[in-house]
Amino acid sequence: MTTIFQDKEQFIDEYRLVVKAFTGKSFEEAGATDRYQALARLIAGHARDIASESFTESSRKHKKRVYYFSIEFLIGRLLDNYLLNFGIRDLVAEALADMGADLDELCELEPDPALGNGGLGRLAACFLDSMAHEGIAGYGNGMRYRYGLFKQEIVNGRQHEVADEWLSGGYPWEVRRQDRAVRIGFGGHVVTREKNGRQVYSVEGASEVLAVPYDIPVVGFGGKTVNKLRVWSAEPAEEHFDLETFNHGDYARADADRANAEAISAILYPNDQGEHGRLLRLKQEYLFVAAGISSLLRTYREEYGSDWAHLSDRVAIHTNDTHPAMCGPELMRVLLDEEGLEWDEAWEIVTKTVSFTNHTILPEALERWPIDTFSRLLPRIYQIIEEINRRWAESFDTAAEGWQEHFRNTAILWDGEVRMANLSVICSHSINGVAKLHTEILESTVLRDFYALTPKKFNNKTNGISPRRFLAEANPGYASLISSAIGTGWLDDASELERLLPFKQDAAFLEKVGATKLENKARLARYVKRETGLVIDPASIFDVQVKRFHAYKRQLLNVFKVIDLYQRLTTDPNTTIEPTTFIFSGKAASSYTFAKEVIRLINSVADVVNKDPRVNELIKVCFIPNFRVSNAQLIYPAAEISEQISTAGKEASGTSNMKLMMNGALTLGTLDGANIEIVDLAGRENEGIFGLTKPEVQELKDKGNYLAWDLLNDDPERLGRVVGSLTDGTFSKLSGGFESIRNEVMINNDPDLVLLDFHSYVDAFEKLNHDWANRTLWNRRALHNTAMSGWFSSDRTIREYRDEIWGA
Ligand code: 26V
Repeated sequence: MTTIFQDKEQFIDEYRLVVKAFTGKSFEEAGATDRYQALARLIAGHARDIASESFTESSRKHKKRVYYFSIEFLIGRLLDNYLLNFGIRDLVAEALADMGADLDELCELEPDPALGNGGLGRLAACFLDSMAHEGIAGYGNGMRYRYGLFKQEIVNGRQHEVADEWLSGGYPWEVRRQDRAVRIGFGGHVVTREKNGRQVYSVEGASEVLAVPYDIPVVGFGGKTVNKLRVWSAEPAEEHFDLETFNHGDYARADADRANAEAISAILYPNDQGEHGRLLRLKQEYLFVAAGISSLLRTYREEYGSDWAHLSDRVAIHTNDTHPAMCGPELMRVLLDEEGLEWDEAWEIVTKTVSFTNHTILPEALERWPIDTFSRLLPRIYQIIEEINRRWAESFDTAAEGWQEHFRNTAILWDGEVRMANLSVICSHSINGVAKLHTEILESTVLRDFYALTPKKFNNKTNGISPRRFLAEANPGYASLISSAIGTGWLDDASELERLLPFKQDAAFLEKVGATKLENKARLARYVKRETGLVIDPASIFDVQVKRFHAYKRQLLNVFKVIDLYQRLTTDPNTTIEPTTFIFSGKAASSYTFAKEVIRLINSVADVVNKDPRVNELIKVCFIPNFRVSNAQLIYPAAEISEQISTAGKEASGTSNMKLMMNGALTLGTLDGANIEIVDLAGRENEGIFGLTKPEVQELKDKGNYLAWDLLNDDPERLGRVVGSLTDGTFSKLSGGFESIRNEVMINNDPDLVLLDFHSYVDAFEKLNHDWANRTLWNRRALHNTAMSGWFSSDRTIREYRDEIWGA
């Protein structure tokens, strides 16, 4: 453990100095926000000192550097996490207490940067954590959005989107690196010249913007390695402030250049249909790719000169989904146009350096750009893509049967569009999925023609999560109970959690497992009360579904279950249930009408159920607004049931399933994504598995004879009544009825098979629910889940990437 303060006294001395230097006030005079800012700056300063040591050390050892390109990094708050990783959390908490301050209160003042949509962005952040922990010289390369994902407010049950101004109070972790700014060109046209008997290409007439990097330190657990996350902000390349226009009163036009450039990094796009074809999004993608490539090549040049042939021995470029797909063409451009390499030479370097992870098989999520938009914005990149595509076509054996079909499925340019997934695959030496089933589906369907050609390029890397952030930091009570039993080695090596298994027989220990859960539930209940006014009972079961709202994730199935229980409890005296609180949280993309209606339905059901004295001692429905990393850390530790109920085959992996398992929740889920690995590890008897499997869903689709009406007609008592309640006024008091949801299920024939899985789902829920009555057995299964969750540490995932993809 590297320690940055010898003792409390040293910390207090340094801290007082920083408060004074930063605010001009004494610690006693400074307010809470100033105290937080100064503390974060103090820690950030130490982190940067170690970062420069880590960098020098990597140079000295000629370590391979890994650049993780991702358009999203959902890093969460850093102060508490870095204190933990430096091993000084207790020291700082005590010192602050001595000074009359409270660490937890200061931590709460940190903004929670929402620079990601959900799982993909959070995965990138967990990978940074694990790369630093594993001592890999691994760097994030991403975007610094002025506004992160919108803040969600709920008004009359409806989601409202509010701008997320996370930078307004200043962000103490970042440093602006003006000295490393890069000029990025858009538009213009390609000019060809002859130079020494060779064609040389350049772009003329492009308009340029300046990409300015901001560096955020990434502290690895143990504090030995500190890496960097570099995020790029767009600014005007030249100050073109038009004083004359300004003096004529046209203020906006006077500063138009600035506004146009800054627009590029203004907002994070939500992942909905709307993002496709938006020029600004394409500019974002090229900006962070081109700036990142330029910056990593600069570092390489400083260390190894222009020895491009060995680039792939020293550098790995990983592309997180297709958003950084231009890494391949951009690296080609630099090697060809700026470094003067021949095509074949450059192409070999590119394909040995770049690797790619796919994160979804949903066809509507596969990125494509209209060729005319693309080629106008990035003429030289487009030209290079055309040549890659031409050579790809040429590589087929035209005597082989069916080659045309293989080409059609793998072409980059097709039907007037640039297909970013095919571009990513062709530029990469490795293609991976994010869970076992997902990789199998990629190989057998979405990317099957590529798989047939180069099966060895394909591999699986099941996702993981940081046990520091999601167990140690989020759940301190449980973490210290665990450490009291097996020591603290699990923080370094999460597979040590298996050493908890013998404690399954220890009744007193199991009771403590239950007691920490109860404390976490009380903590969450206080948060819910504060945020929404709703009172929830920590003595009830906390059944939790928290994730983005999407049809395939089937929050609708969950709320159908709640409606069914409500109707049975109010009409059938034989219905029994352990008191349960159904907790939902998550955002819907702003243009995704169906998902937003499901949010409104949940809140409308909550409004009715929670007010109904016949049931509200038994069931409660709770929607927690504005799901984000910081409140997720309160929710996971409080959960007993983890809802992972996607239509089989649709959820690539999921990661909340892992976070909840690690915190001792039992999975109520389908055999989808990484739920399959959860069952493999912890045993089906320790979870609640239900529903159609992926092959069964496939068979049904192939047969094509599923009819939602059949299910409804067969079961008027329950399914019929649930669907009927959407439009009969039962839940319409808050803000109207739910015709559109009914239509999706009945007229659109239930595309996500909610009705089909309904009964097996409710049965599996009721089984788990009744199991809760025997608390010893329950706590044993909870502990078993935690004990077997170590494999889901992102440290394990990252070691696999290192050994099997990056060779770092
Ligand atoms: C994107 C879009 C864009 C347009 C329309 C609808 C739609 C739906 C989903 C997406 C998500 C794209 C990629 C993504 O975030 N995948 C998630 O990656 C996680 C980390 O690997 C994984 O755990 C989730 O299962 C997967 O959905």
